[in-house]
Amino acid sequence: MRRAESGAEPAVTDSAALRDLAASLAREAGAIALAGRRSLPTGNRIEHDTKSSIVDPVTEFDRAAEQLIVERLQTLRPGDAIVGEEGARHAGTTGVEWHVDPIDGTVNFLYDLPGWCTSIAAVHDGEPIAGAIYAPVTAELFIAAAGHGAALVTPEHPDGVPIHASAQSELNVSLVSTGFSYDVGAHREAQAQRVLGVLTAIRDVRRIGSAALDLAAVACGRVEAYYEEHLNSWDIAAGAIIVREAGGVVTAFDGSRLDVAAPAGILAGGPRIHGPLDDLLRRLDPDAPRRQRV
Ligand code: LIP
Repeated sequence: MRRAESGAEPAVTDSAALRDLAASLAREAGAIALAGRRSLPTGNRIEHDTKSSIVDPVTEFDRAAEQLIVERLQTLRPGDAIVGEEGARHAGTTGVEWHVDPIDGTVNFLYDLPGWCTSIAAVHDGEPIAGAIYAPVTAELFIAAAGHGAALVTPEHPDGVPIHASAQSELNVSLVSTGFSYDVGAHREAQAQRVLGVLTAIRDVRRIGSAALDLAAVACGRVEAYYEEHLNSWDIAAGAIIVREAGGVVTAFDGSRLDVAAPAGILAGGPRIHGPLDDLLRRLDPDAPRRQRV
């Protein structure tokens, strides 16, 4: 894997070089966040602020990780745009836009549970073309570049091993992950009703707590599919390209084209289970507005 340290500014269409840069920055920022987490007593004892609701936390580590990534990108890719969860908004001139979630799974980070990661994606013409998701606790790095496949890099396999989405076609033996909105009052009851209908049709549900790690799990077949609403670009941009390069299907929650910049939820799965799960979700919510399936 080429090193970002070369400093060479990869061309816009050099998705492999953008992937390598995203991987290098995700590792660096994730390692700093892990060191911070490990310097504190376990459990929910980190001072934090809240954002959209009382259960939507942000810590000093989220902000520090995002600042580091932004500074690196501004040095190595000065013409690119940047959108970060913790407020980074920088316009660009190259057509490449970075979508950065410094710590995805912040509630897990807060409680010292393992399901959190740093997620960085390069988006061009509205489509993710390179992405990296680094999970520091498990030392797993999921990467992909358009046209170059998807891989899982670990200490045991430093050059990465190819990953592939599940080939399962039957819902009743499928593991499906999902998540729930931070807006408890507005969305949780409907989401609970929906998951009741899903749970009676599948093997089981998993709630990992990080959209990026949910998508990484789809990409490597650890779950057959994942769906969630009320997410942002930084939650899903890297995972979307990783799932697609792993042979999976990624659409908006209603089965239409995914607009990464303003996602209307997400539905991701192996190529033979995405359709059946989409059909099930439509049956469970027949009155939901449905856009044209892709
Ligand atoms: C989280 C997502 C998760 C979702 C949470 C939250 P954050 O992102 O990764 O899937 O269920 O509500 O949006 O806040 O940890 O970056």
